[in-house]
Amino acid sequence: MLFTSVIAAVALAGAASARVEDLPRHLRLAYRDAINTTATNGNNASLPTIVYFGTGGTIAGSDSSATAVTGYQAGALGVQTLLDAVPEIINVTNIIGIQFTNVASDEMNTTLTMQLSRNISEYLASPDVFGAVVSHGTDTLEETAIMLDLTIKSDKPVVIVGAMRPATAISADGPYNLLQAISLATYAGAAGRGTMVTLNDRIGSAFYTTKTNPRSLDTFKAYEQGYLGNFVGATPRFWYEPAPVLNKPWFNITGFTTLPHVTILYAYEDMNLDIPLISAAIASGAKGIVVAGSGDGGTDSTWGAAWSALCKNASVAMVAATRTGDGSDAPDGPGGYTISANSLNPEKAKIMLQLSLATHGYNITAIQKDFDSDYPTFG
Ligand SMILES: *[C@@H]1O[C@H](CO)[C@@H](O)[C@H](O)[C@H]1NC(C)=O
Ligand SMILES: *[C@@H]1O[C@H](CO)[C@@H](O)[C@H](O)[C@H]1NC(C)=O
Ligand SMILES: *[C@@H]1O[C@H](CO)[C@@H](O)[C@H](O)[C@H]1NC(C)=O
Ligand SMILES: *[C@@H]1O[C@H](CO)[C@@H](O)[C@H](O)[C@H]1NC(C)=O
Ligand SMILES: *[C@@H]1O[C@H](CO)[C@@H](O)[C@H](O)[C@H]1NC(C)=O
Ligand SMILES: *[C@@H]1O[C@H](CO)[C@@H](O)[C@H](O)[C@H]1NC(C)=O
Ligand SMILES: *[C@@H]1O[C@H](CO)[C@@H](O)[C@H](O)[C@H]1NC(C)=O
Ligand SMILES: CC(=O)N[C@H]1CO[C@H](CO)[C@@H](O)[C@@H]1O
Repeated sequence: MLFTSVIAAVALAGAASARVEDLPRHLRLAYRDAINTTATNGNNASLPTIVYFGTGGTIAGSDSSATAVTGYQAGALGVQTLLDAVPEIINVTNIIGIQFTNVASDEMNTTLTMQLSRNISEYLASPDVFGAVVSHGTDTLEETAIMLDLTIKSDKPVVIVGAMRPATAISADGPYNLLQAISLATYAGAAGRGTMVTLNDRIGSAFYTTKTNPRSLDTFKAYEQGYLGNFVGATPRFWYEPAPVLNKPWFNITGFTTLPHVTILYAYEDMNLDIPLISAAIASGAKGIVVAGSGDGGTDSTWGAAWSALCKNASVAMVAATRTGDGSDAPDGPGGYTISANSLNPEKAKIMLQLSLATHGYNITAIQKDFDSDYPTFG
Protein backbone atom coordinates (compact mmCIF):
# COMPACT_ATOMS: atom_id res chain seq x y z
CA MET A 1 0.00 0.00 0.00
CA LEU A 2 1.53 3.31 -1.04
CA PHE A 3 0.73 6.27 1.15
CA THR A 4 0.89 9.88 0.08
CA SER A 5 3.98 10.48 2.15
CA VAL A 6 5.05 13.86 0.89
CA ILE A 7 1.65 15.44 1.36
CA ALA A 8 1.42 13.88 4.81
CA ALA A 9 4.84 15.22 5.77
CA VAL A 10 3.77 18.71 4.80
CA ALA A 11 0.50 18.34 6.65
CA LEU A 12 2.31 17.08 9.75
CA ALA A 13 4.79 19.91 9.66
CA GLY A 14 1.90 22.33 9.72
CA ALA A 15 -0.08 20.48 12.39
CA ALA A 16 -0.85 22.50 15.47
CA SER A 17 1.14 21.25 18.38
CA ALA A 18 -0.97 20.26 21.31
CA ARG A 19 -1.02 19.51 24.96
CA VAL A 20 -2.10 16.40 26.80
CA GLU A 21 -5.19 18.30 27.95
CA ASP A 22 -6.25 18.65 24.31
CA LEU A 23 -6.59 14.89 23.74
CA PRO A 24 -10.02 13.34 23.38
CA ARG A 25 -11.45 12.53 26.80
CA HIS A 26 -11.20 8.72 26.56
CA LEU A 27 -7.51 8.91 25.69
CA ARG A 28 -6.84 11.31 28.54
CA LEU A 29 -8.55 8.89 30.90
CA ALA A 30 -6.69 5.89 29.51
CA TYR A 31 -3.48 7.82 29.95
CA ARG A 32 -4.28 8.70 33.55
CA ASP A 33 -5.18 5.10 34.33
CA ALA A 34 -2.07 3.82 32.65
CA ILE A 35 0.53 5.83 34.48
CA ASN A 36 -1.00 8.32 36.88
CA THR A 37 1.48 11.07 36.37
CA THR A 38 1.13 14.28 34.52
CA ALA A 39 3.20 14.66 31.41
CA THR A 40 6.88 14.81 32.21
CA ASN A 41 7.16 18.46 31.32
CA GLY A 42 5.07 21.57 31.41
CA ASN A 43 2.88 20.76 28.39
CA ASN A 44 4.49 23.44 26.33
CA ALA A 45 1.92 24.43 23.72
CA SER A 46 4.60 25.27 21.16
CA LEU A 47 6.00 21.72 21.14
CA PRO A 48 4.54 18.64 19.45
CA THR A 49 3.01 15.88 21.58
CA ILE A 50 3.99 12.25 21.19
CA VAL A 51 2.77 9.11 22.86
CA TYR A 52 5.41 6.87 24.46
CA PHE A 53 4.66 3.26 25.39
CA GLY A 54 7.16 1.55 27.70
CA THR A 55 7.17 -2.25 27.50
CA GLY A 56 10.29 -3.14 29.50
CA GLY A 57 13.48 -4.79 28.29
CA THR A 58 17.11 -3.93 28.87
CA ILE A 59 16.49 -0.22 28.41
CA ALA A 60 14.48 -0.50 31.62
CA GLY A 61 16.92 -3.03 33.09
CA SER A 62 18.57 -2.76 36.48
CA ASP A 63 21.44 -4.44 38.31
CA SER A 64 23.35 -3.72 41.50
CA SER A 65 26.61 -3.84 39.53
CA ALA A 66 27.54 -1.06 37.13
CA THR A 67 29.51 -3.51 34.99
CA ALA A 68 26.78 -6.13 34.58
CA VAL A 69 25.58 -6.50 31.00
CA THR A 70 24.20 -10.02 31.48
CA GLY A 71 22.05 -11.54 34.19
CA TYR A 72 20.44 -8.22 35.15
CA GLN A 73 16.72 -7.82 35.64
CA ALA A 74 15.08 -6.58 32.45
CA GLY A 75 11.92 -4.51 32.72
CA ALA A 76 12.67 -3.23 36.24
CA LEU A 77 12.34 0.52 35.78
CA GLY A 78 9.21 2.41 34.86
CA VAL A 79 8.52 4.85 32.05
CA GLN A 80 8.78 7.83 34.40
CA THR A 81 12.28 6.80 35.52
CA LEU A 82 13.42 6.32 31.92
CA LEU A 83 12.12 9.74 30.92
CA ASP A 84 13.62 11.38 34.00
CA ALA A 85 17.02 10.21 32.76
CA VAL A 86 16.55 12.37 29.67
CA PRO A 87 15.62 15.85 30.95
CA GLU A 88 16.60 17.24 27.54
CA ILE A 89 13.26 16.07 26.08
CA ILE A 90 11.63 19.00 27.83
CA ASN A 91 12.84 21.12 24.93
CA VAL A 92 11.76 18.62 22.27
CA THR A 93 8.27 17.39 22.96
CA ASN A 94 5.34 16.90 25.29
CA ILE A 95 5.15 13.25 26.22
CA ILE A 96 2.18 11.10 27.00
CA GLY A 97 4.05 8.34 28.82
CA ILE A 98 2.25 5.01 29.15
CA GLN A 99 3.49 1.91 30.94
CA PHE A 100 2.03 -0.69 28.58
CA THR A 101 3.77 -3.56 30.35
CA ASN A 102 7.23 -4.00 31.90
CA VAL A 103 8.73 -7.31 30.85
CA ALA A 104 11.75 -8.80 29.10
CA SER A 105 11.58 -9.31 25.31
CA ASP A 106 10.81 -12.99 25.59
CA GLU A 107 7.58 -12.34 27.52
CA MET A 108 6.16 -10.24 24.70
CA ASN A 109 3.74 -12.06 22.41
CA THR A 110 1.32 -11.28 19.60
CA THR A 111 -1.66 -10.85 21.93
CA LEU A 112 0.22 -7.98 23.55
CA THR A 113 1.72 -6.56 20.37
CA MET A 114 -1.67 -6.46 18.61
CA GLN A 115 -3.08 -4.60 21.60
CA LEU A 116 -0.09 -2.25 21.49
CA SER A 117 -0.69 -1.65 17.79
CA ARG A 118 -4.37 -0.82 18.35
CA ASN A 119 -3.51 1.51 21.25
CA ILE A 120 -0.92 3.34 19.14
CA SER A 121 -3.36 3.64 16.23
CA GLU A 122 -5.92 5.16 18.52
CA TYR A 123 -3.51 7.88 19.69
CA LEU A 124 -2.19 8.53 16.19
CA ALA A 125 -5.74 9.05 14.97
CA SER A 126 -5.92 12.11 17.20
CA PRO A 127 -4.78 15.25 15.38
CA ASP A 128 -3.12 16.26 18.64
CA VAL A 129 -0.59 13.43 18.56
CA PHE A 130 2.38 13.84 16.27
CA GLY A 131 4.03 10.41 16.54
CA ALA A 132 4.66 7.36 18.72
CA VAL A 133 7.63 5.79 20.49
CA VAL A 134 7.82 2.29 21.92
CA SER A 135 10.68 1.10 24.11
CA HIS A 136 11.22 -2.64 24.03
CA GLY A 137 13.66 -5.40 24.85
CA THR A 138 15.99 -5.95 21.93
CA ASP A 139 15.75 -9.75 21.65
CA THR A 140 12.31 -9.77 20.03
CA LEU A 141 12.17 -6.08 19.13
CA GLU A 142 12.13 -6.87 15.41
CA GLU A 143 9.03 -9.06 15.83
CA THR A 144 7.05 -6.34 17.56
CA ALA A 145 8.44 -3.86 15.03
CA ILE A 146 7.11 -5.76 12.01
CA MET A 147 3.78 -6.32 13.77
CA LEU A 148 3.43 -2.53 14.16
CA ASP A 149 4.65 -1.94 10.61
CA LEU A 150 2.09 -4.32 9.12
CA THR A 151 -0.88 -3.19 11.20
CA ILE A 152 -0.64 0.58 11.80
CA LYS A 153 -2.16 2.61 9.00
CA SER A 154 -0.75 6.07 9.56
CA ASP A 155 1.90 8.23 8.00
CA LYS A 156 2.87 9.59 11.40
CA PRO A 157 6.25 8.45 12.70
CA VAL A 158 6.27 5.25 14.77
CA VAL A 159 9.64 4.50 16.37
CA ILE A 160 10.71 1.45 18.34
CA VAL A 161 13.81 1.72 20.51
CA GLY A 162 15.79 -0.39 22.95
CA ALA A 163 19.17 -0.57 24.59
CA MET A 164 21.93 -3.13 24.83
CA ARG A 165 23.13 -2.13 28.30
CA PRO A 166 20.88 -1.90 31.35
CA ALA A 167 20.16 1.55 32.76
CA THR A 168 22.50 0.85 35.68
CA ALA A 169 25.56 0.03 33.53
CA ILE A 170 28.52 2.29 32.85
CA SER A 171 27.91 3.87 29.43
CA ALA A 172 24.28 2.78 29.38
CA ASP A 173 23.02 3.42 25.85
CA GLY A 174 19.33 3.71 26.78
CA PRO A 175 19.00 7.41 27.63
CA TYR A 176 20.60 8.65 24.41
CA ASN A 177 18.73 6.07 22.34
CA LEU A 178 15.47 7.23 23.92
CA LEU A 179 16.24 10.89 23.28
CA GLN A 180 16.98 10.07 19.63
CA ALA A 181 13.79 8.01 19.31
CA ILE A 182 11.71 10.84 20.75
CA SER A 183 13.38 13.38 18.48
CA LEU A 184 12.67 11.12 15.52
CA ALA A 185 9.00 10.80 16.44
CA THR A 186 8.69 14.60 16.51
CA TYR A 187 10.50 15.09 13.20
CA ALA A 188 8.26 15.97 10.24
CA GLY A 189 10.71 14.35 7.79
CA ALA A 190 10.15 11.01 9.54
CA ALA A 191 6.58 10.77 8.25
CA GLY A 192 5.56 8.14 5.72
CA ARG A 193 8.50 5.82 6.41
CA GLY A 194 6.63 3.01 8.15
CA THR A 195 7.68 1.83 11.59
CA MET A 196 11.33 2.60 12.29
CA VAL A 197 13.86 0.90 14.54
CA THR A 198 16.48 3.08 16.19
CA LEU A 199 19.49 2.24 18.37
CA ASN A 200 23.12 3.30 18.36
CA ASP A 201 22.67 6.39 16.15
CA ARG A 202 21.04 4.41 13.33
CA ILE A 203 17.54 4.52 11.83
CA GLY A 204 16.35 1.32 10.14
CA SER A 205 13.09 0.07 8.64
CA ALA A 206 11.07 -2.25 10.86
CA PHE A 207 10.38 -4.49 7.87
CA TYR A 208 14.01 -5.44 7.28
CA THR A 209 16.04 -4.58 10.37
CA THR A 210 17.19 -7.52 12.49
CA LYS A 211 19.33 -8.11 15.56
CA THR A 212 22.68 -9.49 14.43
CA ASN A 213 24.71 -9.74 17.65
CA PRO A 214 23.58 -10.64 21.17
CA ARG A 215 25.80 -8.16 22.99
CA SER A 216 27.30 -5.37 20.90
CA LEU A 217 25.71 -1.94 20.70
CA ASP A 218 25.95 -1.98 16.92
CA THR A 219 23.60 -4.92 16.53
CA PHE A 220 20.53 -3.80 14.55
CA LYS A 221 21.16 -4.03 10.83
CA ALA A 222 19.60 -4.71 7.47
CA TYR A 223 22.70 -5.84 5.61
CA GLU A 224 21.07 -5.92 2.19
CA GLN A 225 18.68 -2.96 2.43
CA GLY A 226 20.78 -0.67 4.62
CA TYR A 227 19.75 2.10 6.98
CA LEU A 228 17.24 4.86 6.31
CA GLY A 229 19.38 7.43 8.07
CA ASN A 230 21.32 8.28 11.20
CA PHE A 231 21.53 10.97 13.87
CA VAL A 232 23.78 13.92 14.38
CA GLY A 233 23.42 14.21 18.13
CA ALA A 234 19.67 14.02 18.60
CA THR A 235 18.82 15.34 15.13
CA PRO A 236 17.66 12.75 12.59
CA ARG A 237 19.25 12.79 9.19
CA PHE A 238 17.69 10.73 6.38
CA TRP A 239 19.55 9.55 3.32
CA TYR A 240 16.52 9.41 1.01
CA GLU A 241 13.00 10.65 0.52
CA PRO A 242 10.37 8.45 2.21
CA ALA A 243 10.12 5.21 0.21
CA PRO A 244 7.72 2.58 1.52
CA VAL A 245 8.52 -1.12 1.13
CA LEU A 246 7.09 -2.15 -2.25
CA ASN A 247 3.46 -3.27 -1.96
CA LYS A 248 3.74 -3.82 1.75
CA PRO A 249 0.40 -5.27 2.89
CA TRP A 250 -1.63 -3.68 5.67
CA PHE A 251 -3.64 -5.94 7.96
CA ASN A 252 -6.76 -4.75 9.73
CA ILE A 253 -6.52 -6.33 13.20
CA THR A 254 -9.51 -4.50 14.64
CA GLY A 255 -11.38 -7.71 15.37
CA PHE A 256 -8.47 -10.03 16.25
CA THR A 257 -7.61 -10.96 19.81
CA THR A 258 -5.44 -13.97 18.96
CA LEU A 259 -3.73 -15.08 15.77
CA PRO A 260 -3.46 -18.55 14.25
CA HIS A 261 -0.60 -20.53 15.76
CA VAL A 262 2.49 -20.72 13.53
CA THR A 263 5.58 -22.79 14.34
CA ILE A 264 9.14 -22.28 13.12
CA LEU A 265 11.28 -25.36 12.40
CA TYR A 266 14.99 -25.20 11.60
CA ALA A 267 16.88 -27.00 8.84
CA TYR A 268 20.14 -28.91 9.45
CA GLU A 269 21.97 -32.04 8.36
CA ASP A 270 20.28 -35.12 9.89
CA MET A 271 16.90 -33.37 10.08
CA ASN A 272 15.40 -36.49 8.48
CA LEU A 273 15.60 -37.93 12.02
CA ASP A 274 13.24 -35.21 13.21
CA ILE A 275 10.22 -35.73 10.97
CA PRO A 276 8.07 -36.31 14.11
CA LEU A 277 8.50 -32.61 14.91
CA ILE A 278 6.25 -31.79 11.94
CA SER A 279 3.43 -33.97 13.25
CA ALA A 280 3.98 -32.59 16.74
CA ALA A 281 3.61 -29.03 15.43
CA ILE A 282 0.39 -29.90 13.63
CA ALA A 283 -0.92 -31.81 16.64
CA SER A 284 -0.26 -28.77 18.84
CA GLY A 285 -2.52 -26.68 16.62
CA ALA A 286 -0.14 -25.02 14.16
CA LYS A 287 -1.96 -23.57 11.16
CA GLY A 288 1.32 -22.73 9.52
CA ILE A 289 4.92 -23.98 9.62
CA VAL A 290 7.79 -21.69 8.65
CA VAL A 291 11.02 -23.49 7.87
CA ALA A 292 14.29 -21.69 8.52
CA GLY A 293 15.67 -23.48 5.50
CA SER A 294 19.30 -24.07 4.59
CA GLY A 295 20.27 -21.64 1.84
CA ASP A 296 17.32 -20.97 -0.43
CA GLY A 297 14.70 -22.47 1.89
CA GLY A 298 16.21 -25.96 1.58
CA THR A 299 15.50 -29.04 3.69
CA ASP A 300 16.53 -32.69 3.62
CA SER A 301 14.47 -34.29 0.83
CA THR A 302 12.81 -36.93 3.04
CA TRP A 303 11.94 -34.30 5.61
CA GLY A 304 10.71 -31.93 2.90
CA ALA A 305 8.46 -34.61 1.41
CA ALA A 306 6.98 -35.35 4.84
CA TRP A 307 6.50 -31.63 5.52
CA SER A 308 4.61 -31.26 2.27
CA ALA A 309 2.44 -34.38 2.71
CA LEU A 310 1.56 -33.70 6.34
CA CYS A 311 0.83 -30.01 5.79
CA LYS A 312 -1.28 -30.58 2.66
CA ASN A 313 -3.31 -33.23 4.41
CA ALA A 314 -3.96 -30.97 7.38
CA SER A 315 -4.38 -27.71 5.37
CA VAL A 316 -1.39 -26.17 7.15
CA ALA A 317 0.44 -23.39 5.30
CA MET A 318 4.12 -23.99 4.49
CA VAL A 319 6.51 -21.05 4.28
CA ALA A 320 10.14 -21.44 3.24
CA ALA A 321 12.48 -18.86 4.75
CA THR A 322 16.26 -18.97 4.97
CA ARG A 323 18.54 -19.55 7.96
CA THR A 324 21.41 -17.66 6.26
CA GLY A 325 20.42 -14.37 7.87
CA ASP A 326 20.17 -12.40 4.66
CA GLY A 327 19.04 -12.39 1.05
CA SER A 328 15.71 -13.56 -0.27
CA ASP A 329 14.25 -16.96 -1.10
CA ALA A 330 13.29 -17.67 -4.66
CA PRO A 331 9.57 -18.09 -5.13
CA ASP A 332 8.33 -21.61 -5.63
CA GLY A 333 6.79 -20.57 -8.94
CA PRO A 334 3.21 -20.07 -9.99
CA GLY A 335 0.97 -22.92 -8.83
CA GLY A 336 3.55 -23.98 -6.25
CA TYR A 337 2.52 -25.13 -2.82
CA THR A 338 5.40 -23.89 -0.69
CA ILE A 339 5.13 -20.18 0.03
CA SER A 340 8.33 -18.18 -0.25
CA ALA A 341 9.14 -15.84 2.64
CA ASN A 342 11.09 -13.68 0.18
CA SER A 343 13.26 -11.28 2.22
CA LEU A 344 11.65 -11.89 5.61
CA ASN A 345 13.70 -13.83 8.11
CA PRO A 346 11.92 -16.75 9.82
CA GLU A 347 10.68 -14.83 12.87
CA LYS A 348 9.36 -11.97 10.74
CA ALA A 349 7.86 -14.45 8.25
CA LYS A 350 6.00 -16.06 11.16
CA ILE A 351 4.27 -12.76 12.01
CA MET A 352 3.42 -12.14 8.35
CA LEU A 353 1.99 -15.68 8.04
CA GLN A 354 -0.08 -15.32 11.22
CA LEU A 355 -1.61 -12.04 10.02
CA SER A 356 -2.14 -13.40 6.53
CA LEU A 357 -3.81 -16.61 7.79
CA ALA A 358 -6.01 -14.59 10.14
CA THR A 359 -7.06 -12.39 7.21
CA HIS A 360 -7.44 -14.87 4.32
CA GLY A 361 -7.66 -18.26 6.00
CA TYR A 362 -5.90 -21.14 4.26
CA ASN A 363 -5.51 -19.59 0.80
CA ILE A 364 -2.02 -20.19 -0.62
CA THR A 365 -2.44 -17.66 -3.43
CA ALA A 366 -3.52 -14.89 -1.09
CA ILE A 367 -0.79 -15.67 1.44
CA GLN A 368 1.92 -15.76 -1.24
CA LYS A 369 0.68 -12.37 -2.43
CA ASP A 370 1.30 -10.90 1.03
CA PHE A 371 4.82 -12.34 1.06
CA ASP A 372 5.48 -11.08 -2.45
CA SER A 373 5.36 -7.51 -1.19
CA ASP A 374 8.99 -6.84 -2.05
CA TYR A 375 9.03 -9.14 -5.07
CA PRO A 376 6.48 -7.45 -7.30
CA THR A 377 7.28 -9.18 -10.59
CA PHE A 378 6.14 -12.58 -9.38
CA GLY A 379 2.59 -13.91 -9.44
C1 LIG B 1 -5.38 0.23 25.14
O1 LIG B 1 -6.52 -0.44 24.66
C2 LIG B 1 -7.27 -1.12 25.67
C3 LIG B 1 -8.36 -1.90 24.98
O2 LIG B 1 -9.14 -1.06 24.18
C4 LIG B 1 -7.81 -0.11 26.67
O3 LIG B 1 -8.48 -0.79 27.70
C5 LIG B 1 -6.65 0.68 27.24
O4 LIG B 1 -7.17 1.72 28.07
C6 LIG B 1 -5.82 1.29 26.13
N1 LIG B 1 -4.66 1.94 26.71
C7 LIG B 1 -4.37 3.20 26.45
C8 LIG B 1 -3.18 3.70 27.18
O5 LIG B 1 -4.97 3.90 25.68
C1 LIG C 1 16.19 23.74 27.26
O1 LIG C 1 16.60 24.76 26.41
C2 LIG C 1 16.95 25.94 27.11
C3 LIG C 1 17.19 27.03 26.10
O2 LIG C 1 18.11 26.60 25.13
C4 LIG C 1 18.18 25.62 27.97
O3 LIG C 1 18.55 26.77 28.72
C5 LIG C 1 17.82 24.50 28.94
O4 LIG C 1 18.97 24.13 29.67
C6 LIG C 1 17.31 23.32 28.20
N1 LIG C 1 16.82 22.34 29.14
C7 LIG C 1 17.30 21.09 29.19
C8 LIG C 1 16.76 20.21 30.27
O5 LIG C 1 18.11 20.65 28.38
C1 LIG D 1 8.43 26.00 24.99
O1 LIG D 1 9.25 25.50 23.96
C2 LIG D 1 9.80 26.50 23.16
C3 LIG D 1 10.53 25.84 22.00
O2 LIG D 1 11.52 24.98 22.49
C4 LIG D 1 10.72 27.36 24.02
O3 LIG D 1 11.24 28.41 23.23
C5 LIG D 1 9.95 27.93 25.19
O4 LIG D 1 10.83 28.59 26.05
C6 LIG D 1 9.24 26.82 25.95
N1 LIG D 1 8.38 27.41 26.95
C7 LIG D 1 8.40 27.00 28.22
C8 LIG D 1 7.42 27.65 29.13
O5 LIG D 1 9.18 26.14 28.62
C1 LIG E 1 0.56 -13.14 25.96
O1 LIG E 1 0.79 -12.73 27.30
C2 LIG E 1 -0.39 -12.31 27.96
C3 LIG E 1 0.02 -11.76 29.31
O2 LIG E 1 0.90 -12.60 29.94
C4 LIG E 1 -1.36 -13.48 28.05
O3 LIG E 1 -2.55 -13.04 28.66
C5 LIG E 1 -1.65 -13.99 26.65
O4 LIG E 1 -2.46 -15.13 26.70
C6 LIG E 1 -0.37 -14.33 25.93
N1 LIG E 1 -0.65 -14.67 24.53
C7 LIG E 1 -0.04 -15.68 23.90
C8 LIG E 1 -0.37 -15.86 22.46
O5 LIG E 1 0.76 -16.40 24.46
C1 LIG F 1 -11.17 -2.59 9.95
O1 LIG F 1 -12.12 -3.58 10.26
C2 LIG F 1 -13.24 -3.09 11.00
C3 LIG F 1 -14.15 -4.27 11.30
O2 LIG F 1 -13.49 -5.29 11.94
C4 LIG F 1 -13.98 -2.05 10.20
O3 LIG F 1 -15.01 -1.52 10.99
C5 LIG F 1 -13.02 -0.94 9.82
O4 LIG F 1 -13.66 -0.04 8.95
C6 LIG F 1 -11.81 -1.50 9.11
N1 LIG F 1 -10.85 -0.42 8.89
C7 LIG F 1 -10.40 -0.09 7.69
C8 LIG F 1 -9.50 1.10 7.63
O5 LIG F 1 -10.65 -0.72 6.69
C1 LIG G 1 -4.82 -36.60 7.41
O1 LIG G 1 -5.76 -35.77 8.06
C2 LIG G 1 -6.78 -36.50 8.75
C3 LIG G 1 -7.72 -35.48 9.38
O2 LIG G 1 -8.09 -34.50 8.44
C4 LIG G 1 -6.17 -37.34 9.85
O3 LIG G 1 -7.17 -38.12 10.44
C5 LIG G 1 -5.11 -38.24 9.25
O4 LIG G 1 -4.44 -38.90 10.30
C6 LIG G 1 -4.12 -37.45 8.46
N1 LIG G 1 -3.17 -38.31 7.79
C7 LIG G 1 -1.88 -38.19 7.94
C8 LIG G 1 -1.03 -39.14 7.21
O5 LIG G 1 -1.38 -37.32 8.65
C1 LIG H 1 -7.75 -16.87 -2.62
O1 LIG H 1 -7.10 -15.64 -2.80
C2 LIG H 1 -7.09 -15.21 -4.14
C3 LIG H 1 -6.16 -14.00 -4.23
O2 LIG H 1 -6.46 -13.06 -3.25
C4 LIG H 1 -8.52 -14.91 -4.55
O3 LIG H 1 -8.53 -14.46 -5.91
C5 LIG H 1 -9.34 -16.17 -4.40
O4 LIG H 1 -10.70 -15.88 -4.67
C6 LIG H 1 -9.21 -16.73 -3.01
N1 LIG H 1 -9.83 -18.05 -2.96
C7 LIG H 1 -10.80 -18.34 -2.12
C8 LIG H 1 -11.31 -19.74 -2.18
O5 LIG H 1 -11.23 -17.52 -1.33
C1 LIG I 1 -2.28 2.27 37.10
C2 LIG I 1 -2.99 3.05 38.18
O1 LIG I 1 -2.54 3.11 39.29
N1 LIG I 1 -4.12 3.63 37.83
C3 LIG I 1 -4.92 4.44 38.75
C4 LIG I 1 -4.74 5.91 38.43
O2 LIG I 1 -5.63 6.72 39.15
C5 LIG I 1 -6.99 6.44 38.89
C6 LIG I 1 -7.84 7.48 39.61
O3 LIG I 1 -7.42 7.65 40.92
C7 LIG I 1 -7.29 5.00 39.35
O4 LIG I 1 -8.62 4.68 39.06
C8 LIG I 1 -6.38 4.06 38.57
O5 LIG I 1 -6.55 2.73 39.03
